[in-house]
Amino acid sequence: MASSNANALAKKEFEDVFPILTEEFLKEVNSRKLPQEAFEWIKKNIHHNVFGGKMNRGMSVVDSIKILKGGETSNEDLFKARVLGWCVEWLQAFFLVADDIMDASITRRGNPCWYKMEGVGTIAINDSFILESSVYFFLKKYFRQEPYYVDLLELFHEITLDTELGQLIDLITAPEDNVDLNRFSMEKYKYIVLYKTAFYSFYLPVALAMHMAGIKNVLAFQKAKDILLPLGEYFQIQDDYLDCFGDPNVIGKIGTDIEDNKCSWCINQALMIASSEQRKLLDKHYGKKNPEDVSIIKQVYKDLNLEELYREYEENSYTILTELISQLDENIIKKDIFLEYMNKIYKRTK
Ligand code: GPP
Ligand code: MG
Ligand code: MG
Repeated sequence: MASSNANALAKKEFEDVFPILTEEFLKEVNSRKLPQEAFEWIKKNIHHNVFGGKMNRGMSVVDSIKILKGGETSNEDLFKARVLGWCVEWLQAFFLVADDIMDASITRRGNPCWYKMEGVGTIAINDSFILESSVYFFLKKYFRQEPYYVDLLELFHEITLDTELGQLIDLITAPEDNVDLNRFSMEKYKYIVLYKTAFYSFYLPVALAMHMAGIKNVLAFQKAKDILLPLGEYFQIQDDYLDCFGDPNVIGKIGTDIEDNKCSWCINQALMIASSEQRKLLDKHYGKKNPEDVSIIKQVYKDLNLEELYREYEENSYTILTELISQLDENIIKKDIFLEYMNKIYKRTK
């Protein structure tokens, strides 16, 4: 494990690439003789939405390339991996700006959601598209000459589709005007999570580094998926748990899953073990905006000892993932990539 000083430095070096890319993109839009106010708008959009997250996804492209190429990692490799890392962060910014509108969320990363900012509103929809387009501008600018350029393009396109499908199922399973807990199940839950989170957050960063490292073996990509997708499921279950039980000051957002009638891990877990009395309370109070309804649901969760069940789940999945990783063949793909990833998120509180 790298020391915390080395981690801080790696993060700083990653952060330092952000202004370079922002500048490049602004130069690009400026070449179209944009009115000054539109230029300023885009600048604000980027600063508000792309910067300021945990950067785990972006950093993991860099961590992965270091492991894959080892001592042969050049400064140019590092720079390129940072650019790809920022492409993942930019893609996520596109998703989150749009998602916050769809979820009627209030805050993100400790700030008001972009669409909630004075004068923004539904313009945020177009802003999310601009963030998406930036990804392809960066890919073209820095990777056009690389033999793996098309692989990168295809990967971004495929993963975007996966995420959009996950978002669709997430939304139609939880229409805000029609609460029906019978729609939920752990099986459906796992499907949503796989598509809306695991592909872009876990598989994408590692697969990008693998393309950069010149890996062509289809089996290596499959093995990476076999570990990273369950790891993504574990991460989203943490997210759902923290949405309800986390401290908003620590996680940087106010959870809205109960109000939004979300098919979250908590409600699915509760549905599996609730008594008929508790089930009635869940049916009556889930998916309502009123804070009293929300606190009744939270009380049922507490009575069902969800916190304890979550601890058990966390221990259990750590054991399973560790076992999966230990079975990997080092000749196909290095284990360290996955171990680092897992240790970063295990028992996280934000
Ligand atoms: C966030 O999930 C949603 C996504 C990352 C996918 C969005 C996809 C689009 C195509 C727009 P969430 O709503 O469960 O999480 P949070 O609590 O962070 O809003
Ligand atoms: Mg959301
Ligand atoms: Mg959502």
